[in-house]
Formats: sequence, structure tokens, C-alpha cells
Amino acid sequence: MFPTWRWYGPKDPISIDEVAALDVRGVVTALHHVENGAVWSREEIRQRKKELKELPWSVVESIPVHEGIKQNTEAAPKLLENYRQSLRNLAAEGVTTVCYNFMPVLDWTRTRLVVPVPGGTTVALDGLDLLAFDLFILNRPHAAEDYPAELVELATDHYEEMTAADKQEVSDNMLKGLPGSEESFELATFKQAIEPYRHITAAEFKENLRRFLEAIVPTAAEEGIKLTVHPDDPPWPVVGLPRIVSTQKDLQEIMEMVDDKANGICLCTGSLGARSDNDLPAMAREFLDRIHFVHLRNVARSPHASFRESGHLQGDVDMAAVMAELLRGKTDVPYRPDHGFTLFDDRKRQTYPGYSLYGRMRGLAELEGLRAGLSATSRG
Ligand code: CS2
Ligand code: MN
Repeated sequence: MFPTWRWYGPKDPISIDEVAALDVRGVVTALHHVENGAVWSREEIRQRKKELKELPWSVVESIPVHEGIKQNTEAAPKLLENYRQSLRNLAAEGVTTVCYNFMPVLDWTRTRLVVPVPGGTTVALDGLDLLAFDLFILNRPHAAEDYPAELVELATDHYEEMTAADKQEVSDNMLKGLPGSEESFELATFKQAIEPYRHITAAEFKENLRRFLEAIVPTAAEEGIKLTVHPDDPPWPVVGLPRIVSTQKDLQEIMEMVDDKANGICLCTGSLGARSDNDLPAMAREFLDRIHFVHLRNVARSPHASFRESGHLQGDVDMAAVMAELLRGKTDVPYRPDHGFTLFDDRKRQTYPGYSLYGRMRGLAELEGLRAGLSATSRG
């Protein structure tokens, strides 16, 4: 494993020279300015490589999967051909690890982005915020049927206690999209966006993922590209939308859909770790030869399907045990400190939630220390 850093391109509040000073071996980036569904041209790919200066482009995170593919609409064949062409173009420019996710409509989801920690803030998903949003702000018909009655009662009380500012904050965080998500919504457009999923069951959605993999993995394999699926965050259904990349069983099924090494996994310990029934060291062991990219981060879980992002070595994921498993595998797997606290001057710099400089640097230093320590122990 080797350390990398996610960089959002020239608009990122952290400059590429700063990234270069962190002693990472590569950069994780994407062409966020290219329209979702369009081909990534070789010129655009080359331009981004130039912007990285001396640093290699280790991983594409992500080429977004268009809703037309996720919903298998009539636009899907054309969108899949575009996706394959983007892969060919990346391979031609020497970029060969590609991350994607298969979450409907939303990407990673947090209801609170400024939860205090010493020296700064972290982000959190509050299950009652989310349920209150679903029941009373989104006003989704039948939402109450999706949840146990006592939880609905708790969320109802919670909503009554929320101030107008709380409600605004939770709505904005749900609708506006966090860094890396390619979409941003107003309440009305969000309602429209989730509408088609009233008629797509989780089983059908899985079939759409299978179709996607059958269409692109052969091209990836031919081109020497390693695809990696990023797990759902949170790893359970949100506002009635199916989530199908959430557990060890899900990942097992996905690996079998197209049994080829090019069909791989991005092991995101923070996303998967939000579920207490996900055993991360066991998953690292189980999928070792299919894990081509790793996100290391930690979460502290709390009741009502809630969690907050914690220090990289403090939280419910046993980071040392996960790292020990991963170090048994290939040495050429990129990892990145996936999110970090907003610390010290990060606020002044207006770094993106989760994608701070000081907070991620702290995580990187801790993880690199752990990696060096474990490597030395296994040698001696
Ligand atoms: C998130 C996402 O956990 C994470 O890494 O910050 O931006 C994630 O990178 C994308 O969903 C991957 O496609
Ligand atoms: Mn991640």
C-alpha cells in the first residue's frame, strides 16, 4: 500500500504544491467539470496530468455513473459506450485505476457538517435528523412505513425540537451535495430525481449494476484498468432509495457478477464501518486480491443509525487490524486518508467538508506511522 491524496483540481483550496509537500506518492482526482455522462477526452485527461505537475495520477475518483445507467433507461447503451471510451482514453494516458459508486441520486450523506471537536469540527449523520427530513421536509408518501413505529415517534419529537436553522441546515446538507457528488438539488428537483426509484426494487437495481459491470469490465480488462466500486455511505437505504453495496454479502455478489480481477473494490473503512455488522478486518482479508484502492477513515457509531467521523485511529473500526490485513496483500495499492477533521486554519481557508488540509494531514501522519510500525513488526 502507498499513500495518496484526493485533490479536486485547480479550484481546490489546497494547492498542488502543498499536496506535493505531503510526501504522498500520487494523487486521486477526477474531471469534475466534464458533464456527467460525457466522454473524458484525451486532451482533458492530459490537461489534468499537467496540473498535477510531478505527481502521478494514481486513481480516478470517480467517473460518475449516470442515472440513465443506474436506472437502465433507453439512454443506457450510449452512456455505457461513453463510459468505455473514457476508460480507453484514460488507459491511453496511463491512468489505470478507476473508482465509481452505485448509489442512486445521492452520494455520501451527512446531516451535520460542523460538529465540534477539539481544534475544529467534524461531520456526522444523525439518524433522527435524516428521518425527520424524510418524513416532514421531503414529505415522502409512505416514508413512515419504511421505519419501526417507535423510531417514527422519536423522529417526530426530534422534528418538533428542531429550530428553523436546524431544519435549514439539514435540508441544505441533504440536497446540496457534499464534495465529490456530481449533483445538487432543490427540494422539488430532488423529489423528481428520486421518483423513478419508487418503481425500482433493490433486486432490480442490482440487476442494473450487473448490466453495468457486464458492459464495462471486459473493456477495463482489455485496457489494463482496475475498476473499484466505492461502498454506500451510509451503508443502508436513505429516503427510500435502495443501497446495494453495503455489506460483505453485497460485495461478494458484486465480485461474482463478473468474476474478473478488473472488477474490484475500493475498501472504504469509514463507509462500511458505519454498520456494526460489517467486520472490516474480515472484509479486508476476504477480498484482498480484489481491493485495488483503499479509503482509510474511522467513525464513532451511536444509536438510531447515527455516527460521526472520528480520528483515523480512534473509533469503531480497528484500524490497526485492517491495516495488518491489507499489508499482507499487494504493495502497489493506493490508499488515501479519506476525510479528516476541519482543523485550525482549515476553516479560514474554506476547505471542503471532510477534505481539509490539517485534518487530513493528521490522519495521513497517523496512518503512515501505523503502516511503518506494522511493516517493521512483520519484518522482525
Ligand atoms: C466520499 C465520496 O467516502 C468518500 O470517499 O467522500 O466522495 C466518495 O469518494 C465517492 O462516493 C466515490 O465515488
Ligand atoms: Mn470513501
